[in-house]
Amino acid sequence: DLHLHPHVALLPSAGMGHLTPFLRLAASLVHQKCRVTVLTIHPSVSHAESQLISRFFSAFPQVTQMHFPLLPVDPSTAKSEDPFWLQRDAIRRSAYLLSPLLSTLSPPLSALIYDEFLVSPLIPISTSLSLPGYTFFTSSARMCCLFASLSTSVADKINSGSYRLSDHLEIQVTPPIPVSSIPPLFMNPNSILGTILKEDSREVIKSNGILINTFEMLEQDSLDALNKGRVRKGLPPVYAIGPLEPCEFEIGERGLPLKWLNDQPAGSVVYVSFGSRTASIMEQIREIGHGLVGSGYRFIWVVKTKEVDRDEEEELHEVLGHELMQKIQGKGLVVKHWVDQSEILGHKAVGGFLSHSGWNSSMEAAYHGVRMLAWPQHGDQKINAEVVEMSGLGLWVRSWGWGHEVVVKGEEIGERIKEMMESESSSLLRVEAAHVGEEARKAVGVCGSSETTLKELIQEWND
Ligand code: BUP
Repeated sequence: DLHLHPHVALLPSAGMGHLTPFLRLAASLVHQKCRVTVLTIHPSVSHAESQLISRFFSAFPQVTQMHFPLLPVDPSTAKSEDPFWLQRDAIRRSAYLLSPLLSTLSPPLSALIYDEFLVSPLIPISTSLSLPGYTFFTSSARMCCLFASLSTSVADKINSGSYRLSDHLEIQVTPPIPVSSIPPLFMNPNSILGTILKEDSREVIKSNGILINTFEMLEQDSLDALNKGRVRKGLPPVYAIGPLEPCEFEIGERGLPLKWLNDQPAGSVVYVSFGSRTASIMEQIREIGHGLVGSGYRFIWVVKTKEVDRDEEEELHEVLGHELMQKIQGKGLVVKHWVDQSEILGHKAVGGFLSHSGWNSSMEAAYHGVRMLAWPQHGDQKINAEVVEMSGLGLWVRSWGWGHEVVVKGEEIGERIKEMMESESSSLLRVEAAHVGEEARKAVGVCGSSETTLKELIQEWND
């Protein structure tokens, strides 16, 4: 019955931080009895993306996979060396190819959901097909407040350099966003990312709605600010539908990390990862290693030396060096490949998470109620770290700055890990993080705020 089963097409952009929440959303829509089509691009930038795509379609044979053939990547228009940005630029330039593709789908589509980095090219597509179009914003609602303000005078002030680092932005959100938290790329008026986001910020009001992977209890004020016109007049409704639940299809072979965790006491292990896109420099990696050893805690640590997983060549011992390898023996597990992060965070042996506070990682920590030590590396991560800190989910050491700014010494890292894991404040942190976890489960549970919101949205497509 077509009427009861709306057909929704999803278009993620490049990178695991975008693909993962899109596929989790696809899975939720399937569970809510929607028909789903996912647009995919070959080749994907990273190996992790292509693996996840193939696992997803094996798990959900009822979902239609639609191949989206792109115009070739063109470094001269993308003006970037970041392979993920090159791919996003190619998607944007190829968007016009989508109308004929999408119009062939049967049954006809009821809605189109596209990534936050594809807003302006996709709006004319949904309009030409008379389809309601939705932006899926894969970062925090707080970050969305900044994004939605990039087409206002706030952005002009950012670009003209008229703010001091100690100022706060004139965005009506509590607490106000410090200028020092703005993604560094936004500060450069010539950056392609800045230009694109400004254009998308202007156009996003033409979307029928904005979906965000967050939940009311976590980001009440930002969601209110967005929905009540405090950030910008004319914004479409913002739907908090998170935390999108980690799914079975994401899990590869249950490898060594999980076996190893089974032998560790409850809450004793620190999990360390800076996400799928942050390559750390050798010097910082070694300091982190010394910090972990010095903390006295057991750990699982994901080391990345290249932005794209396909480029990782060096062996672990070349990166860490002989001495550190020796010290680590018996204390922790270091890997240089993809791990099932959500499974790890959900394991009872894991007690804390040293993280770049990428939004997906933060939401996974929230979902599992695991306390965090946030160390923002770039992009939206300081703004996310503010959310983590405010909610009680974790700590953030502001003096560490952006990951690439200073090399933080191992001793300091070790001290802060201890602070997260064992000090008096950590028992408060543990309680607060567990509380966030309970609220997260409630939000996506039966009749929870996010579950209800998603159902209402689907109902709109039926009307
Ligand atoms: Br690395 C790594 N295993 O080994 P974020 C990451 N992840 O499951 P990012 C693994 O990738 P953006 C690994 O659980 C999360 O779902 C992790 O997304 C998973 O950060 C995702 O946290 C990473 O948003 O993306 O990768 O920096 O730049 O888009 O924020």
